[in-house]
Amino acid sequence: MSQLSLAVDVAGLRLRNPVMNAAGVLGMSHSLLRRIYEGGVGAVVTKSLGPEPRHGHSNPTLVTVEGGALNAMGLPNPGAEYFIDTIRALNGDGIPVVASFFGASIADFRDVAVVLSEAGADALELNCSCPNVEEELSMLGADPGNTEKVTAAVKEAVDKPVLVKLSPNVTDIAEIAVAAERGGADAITAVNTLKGIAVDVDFRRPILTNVTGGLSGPALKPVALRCVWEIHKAVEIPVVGCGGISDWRDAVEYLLCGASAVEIGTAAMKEDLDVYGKVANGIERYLESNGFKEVKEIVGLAHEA
Ligand code: RRO
Repeated sequence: MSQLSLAVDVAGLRLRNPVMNAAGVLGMSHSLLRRIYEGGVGAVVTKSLGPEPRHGHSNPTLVTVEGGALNAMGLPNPGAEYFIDTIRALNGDGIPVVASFFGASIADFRDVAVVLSEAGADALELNCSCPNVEEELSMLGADPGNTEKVTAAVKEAVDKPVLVKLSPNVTDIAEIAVAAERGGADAITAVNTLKGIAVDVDFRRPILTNVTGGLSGPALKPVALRCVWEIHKAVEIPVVGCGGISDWRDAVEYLLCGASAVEIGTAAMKEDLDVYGKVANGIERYLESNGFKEVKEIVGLAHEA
């Protein structure tokens, strides 16, 4: 009888288990990304990296709200070139790296992807869905035509799996996922944060300097699950689920809706980095106690009549 395995292959990205950290929440330095890996992820995902260093927005950039948090970091990052050594160091540690990236134009996206790919990233996560900056920097993913074009430009330039991370701030996310697939995406990550506002009643002003921010955490989960459900029905490529996962039950919900792997962000800010290993162990126990041998056996099971 074969052994139970948590290993998954997401569009050529081989992972020891289906749990990753979500881009941005923690992943800036080699030491922190290594700690995340030691916390139990199958691969580490970097903060979104762009063509130039960026400071991001001024504080306050984060506020907790009921059921989660609103952030408007504004894409702070040291720039892709600066990150090359970090990727090489992670390669040296044998840690699979998914490099999240963005650009201010399609040419930027392509050029940054090439830098990160040549640095040794195992896969790339194309972030066309940041809700917190001007459209040309982020929400290319609001439009199917632009999503297809940017994906195709990146795929022509690099020979690594490309996950396209989509926004829930659209009318029809399945249409955008289909466009990414047409452009050659190897997988879809669903979803980025949901645009929202928090107000300080004493100052009678929005709390975040940017006014709006992206909602993450448990309040996002039902929306994100619905997105994963719709995308799984619309495309052939794998889906990585992201949004409000705090424990293994949340992760299994995503797998049943059609995700082949999951990403966790906000929960790691509240708990500690052990959350990754705990979720992976919980998935393993769930598979075992229900007679499954591999993660892929339960992917999309909730769709079956
Ligand atoms: O840096 C941010 O403000 C940010 C990014 Br890049 C993103 O993709 N999602 C988000 O909620 N915040």
